[in-house]
Amino acid sequence: MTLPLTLSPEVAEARANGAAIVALESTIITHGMPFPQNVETARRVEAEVRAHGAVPATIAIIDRQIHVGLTDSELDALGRAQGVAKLSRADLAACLATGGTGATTVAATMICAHLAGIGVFATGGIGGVHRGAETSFDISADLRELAETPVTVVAAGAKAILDLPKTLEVLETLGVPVIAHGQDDFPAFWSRASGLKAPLRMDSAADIAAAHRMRACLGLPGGQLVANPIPAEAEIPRAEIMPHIEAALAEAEAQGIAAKAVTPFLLQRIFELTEGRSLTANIALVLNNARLAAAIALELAAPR
Ligand code: PSU
Ligand code: MN
Repeated sequence: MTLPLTLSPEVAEARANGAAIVALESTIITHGMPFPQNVETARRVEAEVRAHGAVPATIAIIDRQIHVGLTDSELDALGRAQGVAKLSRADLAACLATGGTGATTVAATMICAHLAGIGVFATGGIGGVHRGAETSFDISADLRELAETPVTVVAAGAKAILDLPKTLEVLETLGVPVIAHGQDDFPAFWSRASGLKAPLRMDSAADIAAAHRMRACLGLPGGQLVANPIPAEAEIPRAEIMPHIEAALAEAEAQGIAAKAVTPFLLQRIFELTEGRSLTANIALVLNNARLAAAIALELAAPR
């Protein structure tokens, strides 16, 4: 069997030349943001990666192929499509085998990026341990993926809809380095601070790239989580966003929202409750993560 991997011409060329590449996910497009802001943001994120000297590789499953690098029309079609599957480690192979269209979550994007030889990936926020996980067992497959697949993931921390202390505990148990960028606090997606100290702190892309290389040198499986705080001018302070998060969580519970539907439901409700401010913040933090990921990719691509 041959690997069902299709690289865009731009990504194929970058790979052949050993140039810097940044992987990007597609669930944020199909399930994380409304149309048309989803497509606009995806394009802006790609442009931001290019402006900082790296090649963007947005990943999605189309027609039995893992596409690494999408054309503009593929991106547009994905952003408009209804009922696209949200793929994680558990359902990636089934989607490829049966010919569906699928968007890749953080976990699935890490798997595909690694298959394409890409070591860095930028997103908004990773999935984590949901509140009430002690009864629901809802712990994102993103966490285990970070323990298994050697890709450095740049995110704005974990969404404050999650149980952040439990998320950090599980990451520690799994042996995943959690590196706050430029501050001590673990960032909480829409807010710069969570009140929780991150286990590690690094202030430069060079250090993050060096740590990535050292893990490979030691033969340690798994990647790194780089928690990059949202820019100050775009943040929604914790005290302001928390009541909206609590309201959205209560609605999800009352309506019996479960499994894969939880994160998209909460994001949509918080968007409505903040009158769009959460989306503006989300876009700013993804662009910020794209810039840092490009800098890390350049460090990883530099000759040594
Ligand atoms: N970050 C965002 N928006 C999103 C997601 C992350 O800013 O929509 C997606 C990612 O694809 C992540 C997924 O992997 O949510 C987590 O879903 P779950 O909690 O069901 O594992
Ligand atoms: Mn879940």
